[in-house]
Parts: sequence; structure tokens; C-alpha cells
Amino acid sequence: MGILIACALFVASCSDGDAPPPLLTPTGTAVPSAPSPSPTPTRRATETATAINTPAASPTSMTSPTASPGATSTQTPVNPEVACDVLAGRTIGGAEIRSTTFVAGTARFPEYCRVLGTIAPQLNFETHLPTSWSGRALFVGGGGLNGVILPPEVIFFQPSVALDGYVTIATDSGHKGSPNDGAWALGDPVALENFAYLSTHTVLGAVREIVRERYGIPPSRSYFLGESTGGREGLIAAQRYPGDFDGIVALEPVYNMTALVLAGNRVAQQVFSKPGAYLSAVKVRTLAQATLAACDDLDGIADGIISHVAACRFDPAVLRCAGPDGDGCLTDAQIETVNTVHSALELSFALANGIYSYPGWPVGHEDGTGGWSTWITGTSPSDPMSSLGFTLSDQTLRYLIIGDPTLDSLTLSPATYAEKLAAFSSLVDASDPNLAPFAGRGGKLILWHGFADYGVSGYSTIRYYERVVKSLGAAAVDDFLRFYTSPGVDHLNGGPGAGTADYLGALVAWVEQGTAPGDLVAHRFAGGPLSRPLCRYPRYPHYNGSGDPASAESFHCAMP
Ligand SMILES: [Ca+2]
Repeated sequence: MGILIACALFVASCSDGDAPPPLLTPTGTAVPSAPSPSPTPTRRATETATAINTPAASPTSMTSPTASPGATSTQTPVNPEVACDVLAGRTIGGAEIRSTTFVAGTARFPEYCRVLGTIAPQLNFETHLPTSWSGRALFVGGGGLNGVILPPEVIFFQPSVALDGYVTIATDSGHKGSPNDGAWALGDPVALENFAYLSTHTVLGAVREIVRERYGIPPSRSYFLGESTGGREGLIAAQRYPGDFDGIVALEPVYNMTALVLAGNRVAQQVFSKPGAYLSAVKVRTLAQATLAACDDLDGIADGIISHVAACRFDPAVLRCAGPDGDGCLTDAQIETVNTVHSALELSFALANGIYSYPGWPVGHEDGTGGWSTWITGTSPSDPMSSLGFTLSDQTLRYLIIGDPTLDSLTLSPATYAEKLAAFSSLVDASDPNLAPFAGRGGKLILWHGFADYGVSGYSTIRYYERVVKSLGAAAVDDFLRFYTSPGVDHLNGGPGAGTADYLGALVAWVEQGTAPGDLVAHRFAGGPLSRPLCRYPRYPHYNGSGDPASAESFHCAMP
């Protein structure tokens, strides 16, 4: 887990080189290995193939779009290593290609050309151009405050991506630094604008030209997959650049970053500034045991996963110390802390798209590695920076929003900075519920959230989904959006629940074959084999009353 946390905040996972989990497919649906040749809603102009290298058919029968009827190439394929080398040093699509590396194939990643590029002044990106290309491109989103290029092979729990011959794309979003550090934003509006909304769009445009140069045609399909900040970037694309992607997977998205930062600040002020309000790790364990006892079996089985979240009612006052303070009880100040975490932030001024609040976090699973110790309490009451929730909130307020390195965010009153907060919200937040332009172009969107996520509240994504439904109507939403939730899964995809699924495969099948995904199956990321139905919101996995508790087959998706 250390490597997960060290890699990036608001990032679900960082590769540690372990073998990927098994590829999952949507229930009853085979993930296609090649794009559909049939006409589709598209924003592309007709392209004339002038390939310098026609991608060869792969052992999995991937075919190049150039092999489609009416688009054949008569040119002789060139050596793919040469085709990689000749890109180096060139300026294509406004990007300077700093280096190219021809990478030999492995069992998981067939050979590809690794391209590092920069768009002035400092928007860095990396793209992988496989020799055997499916015609698809996949943009992988960032995490935290970005600043690093996540390796494209770190395709969040999507082990099939490289094998399927995707061109992959990733960017640092326009600055370099730790994802936990916001100092880069001070006095750099260009970097801030890139982080906020522009970098994905800009890099995609450049890479499309690089792809055209390498293969003779642009991608036939472009997809986006991101988690956390990457999820926000996906929703930014859907809202502001609806023509950029055919399909988007947004996992645990920080779509309303401004409100989240303020909610995190509110919690941090309670935890670190109120006398006696801090919960030690032992007290957090006490709390977690109490919430589990109250809510675990509401889903039909005491399996250590609170799956019927909507029915979970827990009053921390039941833990109030009857006598002296001790590890097995909570003081009044600590009870207030628990209530603060689970209650909404309410603002006296509007953020972008009329947002005045941020919901509390769901109850349960407080003591996991992705729980309170990571996001809320940190490791010591005297070390707020050990709390990732505090750190990201503090850095964002200090450098991205208010622009005062000396700011003490633990004494901040949001109303004091209402104007700057609203301006930042307009710049960065992806809270516009009007996805009609995206849907109108045939775009498909998959949203997902884990309910043990103490970084980003699952309730916030519910709010967004409900706003989209209210804005467009349920029937219209059903045509282009799927929203799944996973109980017991945290922001790093850890926890006792199961949230690892082939979201991208489901999306691709939807976009290219018109197979709308239903309920899927999710596997636990770590901690031993366990699967659960991946239910469309608002349903949740309920135990059938018999059968292996580790198997999804023993559960059904139930209405709350
Ligand atoms: Ca349970």
C-alpha cells in the first residue's frame, strides 16, 4: 500500500509489476478485439490512408482501419523501428517530440514506440504507438494535483488495454512535481489553466497528429479512462469538449474539486484544531467495529462489507464514554468529529453550476488502509500533513485558489475567499450536468464510485448523477450513461469490497457494438479472491441467503 500512497493522491493505483487481475467481461458480453467497421456517430472527417506503415494484423485478429473496405493502403509497410525513430526531433501537431524509444514486446505489452513530447511551454506527455494497432486510442487521466506522467501501462485495472493494441496517452497536465504539491500553481496561470481543463484536450489534439503521422490515419476511436483527478478530467472532456472522446470512464471523480477541498478543510479543522477532537488509530478501530456491527448484516450477510449503505444508520453517540476517556469509547469532541465527517459542508455562496454544498462521507470501513488514517486523521494530531485529505486541501487552497504560501488553512473561513473560490470552481470543476452535446455525438460514459472512499465522497458522485438525470431525463441518460457503485471499496481501490472490473471493455462494447452494459461483475483488488455483482446505482449486492460468500453468484442486485 505504501507504493500506492507514494505514487499519487487521488490516484487509484500505481503498478508494482504484479501480474494483472484476470480480465473481466460484462455479463454475457464478449469484449471485442477489433473496432466495428460499421458507420457510427462520429465527428471525424473522411480520412485518406497514406500510411507509412500499415499496422500488421495481430495474432488476435486485430485489424487496421486501413484494412477496411475503401481504405486500403498500397504502400509497403516500413520497418516499425524505423517508423518510430523517424519521429524523434520533429514538431508534430504543435508538439516537440523529445525522444522516441522502440520497446520490444512482452507477453503483456506487444512491441511499441514510446514517444515523449512537449507542447510549449511545459505540457509534457507520453504516448505509446503499438506496432500492431487496433485503431483505438486511450487517454489515461492523472491523479492528485498531477505533475507526473503516469506510465500508460498503469491503466487502472484494465489489463487488456495494451494487449488490445491501443495507442495510449498520458500527460503531466502542464507542470512537474509531486501530485501532493501545489506550489507550481503560484504565479503560473498557464499551468493552472492546463491543470484545470485544457491539458487533455491539447495533448489529444497533438497525439492525433502524431498517430496520423505514424499510421497514416488518426484513431478510429478515442477513449478516456481516469480515476479521481483523472475522473474529473474525463468529465471535463464530456462537458467542455464533447467531440474529443467516443467513450469515457470516470472513476471516483473529483468533479467538484472546489467543494471537496472545502469539505476536506472543514474536516481537517475539526480534527486538528478542535481540542480533544482527534481520533487515534485505536479509536478509529473502535468506531469501525461499531459501524460494522450496526450495518454489516443489512445486506443479508455479515461478510465484513457494508453493502446496503443506504440503510446504514449509525449514531456515534452510542460510543460516548460513560466514564473516563478510553480506547473503547468516544468523547463528545470525538463524536462531533464523526458527525462532521458524515455531514454536509454548506456554503453561503455559490460555486460553479449552482453548487452550494458537498455531502458527507458514507459510514463504514473507517479503519482500512484507505480509511481515516490515510485521508482524515493521518498518523498524529500534531502532524496534519500526514493526512492526505488535509494535504491536498491545504495545498490547493494555498497555491491554486488563494495564492498565499503563508495561508493557515486550519483557520480559514471559506466566505472570506468566496470570490476566488467561485472563480476557481468555474475554472476547474466538472459539475455541469448538461451532457447532451456529448450524448448527441454518440458518446458513452461510465461512472463508478466506491463507498469506502474517504478521499472523495461517493455521495458526491450520486449527486452529480442525479443532477444529470434531472437535467436530461432518465430515458435519455439510460442511452449513454451507466453509474455503478461498489460497497467497501476505498479511493485506492483497496478495502474489503470488490470494485475491479473491466469498465473499459464494457464501454468499448457499448460504443462499437451498441451493447449497453447491464450489471457487471467486480473483483476485489487485493486481499484474496472475492467477487460481487457490480450493480447499477441505486441497487446494491444483497446476499441470496445461501452460497459461497466470496462469489458474486451468491448475490443479486437489490433495490435499497
Ligand atoms: Ca455485509
